[in-house]
Amino acid sequence: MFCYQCEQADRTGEMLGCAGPLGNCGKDPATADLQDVLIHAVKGIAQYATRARALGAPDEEAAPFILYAVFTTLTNVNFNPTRFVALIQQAAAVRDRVRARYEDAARARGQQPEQLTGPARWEPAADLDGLLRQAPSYRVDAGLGAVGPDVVGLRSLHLYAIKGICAYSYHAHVLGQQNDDVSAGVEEALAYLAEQPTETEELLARAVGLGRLNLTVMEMLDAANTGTFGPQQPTAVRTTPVAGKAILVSGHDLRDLAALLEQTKDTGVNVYTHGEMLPAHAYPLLKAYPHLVGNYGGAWQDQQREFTKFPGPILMTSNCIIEPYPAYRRRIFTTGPVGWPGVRHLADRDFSALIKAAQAMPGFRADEPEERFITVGFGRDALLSVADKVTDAVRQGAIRHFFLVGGCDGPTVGREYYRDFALGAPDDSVVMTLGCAKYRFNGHDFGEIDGIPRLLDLGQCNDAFSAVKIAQALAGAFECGLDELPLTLALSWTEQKAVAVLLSLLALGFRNIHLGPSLPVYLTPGLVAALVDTFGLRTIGDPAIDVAAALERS
Ligand code: FS2
Ligand code: SF4
Repeated sequence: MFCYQCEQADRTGEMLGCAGPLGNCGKDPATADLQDVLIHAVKGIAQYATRARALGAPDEEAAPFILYAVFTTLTNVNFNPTRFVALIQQAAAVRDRVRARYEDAARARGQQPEQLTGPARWEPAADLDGLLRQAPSYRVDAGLGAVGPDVVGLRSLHLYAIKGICAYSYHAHVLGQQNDDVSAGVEEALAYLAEQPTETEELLARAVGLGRLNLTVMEMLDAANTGTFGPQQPTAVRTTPVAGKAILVSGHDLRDLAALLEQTKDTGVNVYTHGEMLPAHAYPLLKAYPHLVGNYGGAWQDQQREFTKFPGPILMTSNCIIEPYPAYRRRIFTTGPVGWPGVRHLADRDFSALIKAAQAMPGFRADEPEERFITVGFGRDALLSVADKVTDAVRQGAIRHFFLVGGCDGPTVGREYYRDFALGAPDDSVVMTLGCAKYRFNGHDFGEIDGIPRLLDLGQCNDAFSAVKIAQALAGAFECGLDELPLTLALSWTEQKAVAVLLSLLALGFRNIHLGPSLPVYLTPGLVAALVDTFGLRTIGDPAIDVAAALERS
């Protein structure tokens, strides 16, 4: 096992990254190795898919399979080796189908099909043991001795950006959004990696290109969410429980939540959001369900404590799952790309077993005597509808600066920086936030400026497109570049979606982003220096000093 794809990567050994016996996320060596093999197999699909697409013969089912398969390999998504064995065999079958499609299309055009090598030719072993014997050749750092750490680091950056893109695209796909350019871009990027590229400049440039591709994906996801459930509206969300039977839903998948709300209608079971599902309360078609009663708990890393106390079953729809404690192991369920060995997996959005479990449990016995609320729902539609008011407040000096403080939360040290940074923003500034990092400070009362809330929750990390649209609208109003706005970004990362978003922001021209709590271990000092030089990327420091420096720059 070797994995260094996330911010939780082990930093204590000579080789930075998790090498077992367990990853810091709880990933076991077999799962880690099988994830490497699955990525290898998916690259093989991509090698043929790019060629089939170029000949006008795309395989419509290969694209969603790639999204789903890659999503299962993200941090804190799927820890079930059995699922990976099946996925690898399925990937090889998909690849063979796409290969046949490509070769038929080539022959139909009088062309000799290319004889591809690498993942295109690879044959999976028949069983778990055989696959594990194959795995070392497909580790993310394979070839390190031959090509050096910069190339391996950039290939890794590339792969992790693709993983983020696939996860976002999957969320859009389940809501019916599909874009051939995105499918082609993902396939092309994976096929490029299959060729084991070695040019660092090209790899860096293409990584920024993936940032641009991710922008299209984020726009597609925004259209999927708002098109399906309506534009986000500012909404006060109850954070204290009410009496009654209860289900807790975590992760990002709004379609799963919508299906569950429909299936629990008139059952007397209340539904609570957890973690990144909090912004669901802002969507008109979701908040219309009266039994979507509130949010319970905070960011994902606190789930073991919170799920233990929750008096009902729990559904994990995407990252981030942690090893379930015995206290709730029999009442947590996974769905979609998520998995944990021994945890019941619900397919096809059939949540009857989950609802049955809720009905068999006591639920909350009484309302919390003192109700508490937090306000969400400042996606781009809500904010842009008051754009004139916001720009007037800036022109009149009532708003001096904007901060975007958000991204992933996590268990690693140093994340209190984001709370201190947000709370340290001066009273004449506005703090926008998204992702699960918001739980560090969203219980605080930031007050208002001329009726504009000082804390604006834009949504999930999946809603990064809102932040981009708002920044672009401000830049349009003030006739300046994005890097000239009185706007500072303090971003917290954990997993691969954040990598894709960061590359999008860099591709758009955002500069001086404060990134933390630590930098990816796969970036060598030389690569970090290149990113600092080219993009002005900064690591986080002292929050008070960083806030002061941001104000000075504006
Ligand atoms: Fe948080 Fe985890 Fe949102 Fe990340 S719930 S760190 O995967 O996607 O942000
Ligand atoms: Fe380690 Fe992160 Fe990989 Fe888990 S996903 S094994 S914590 S680097």
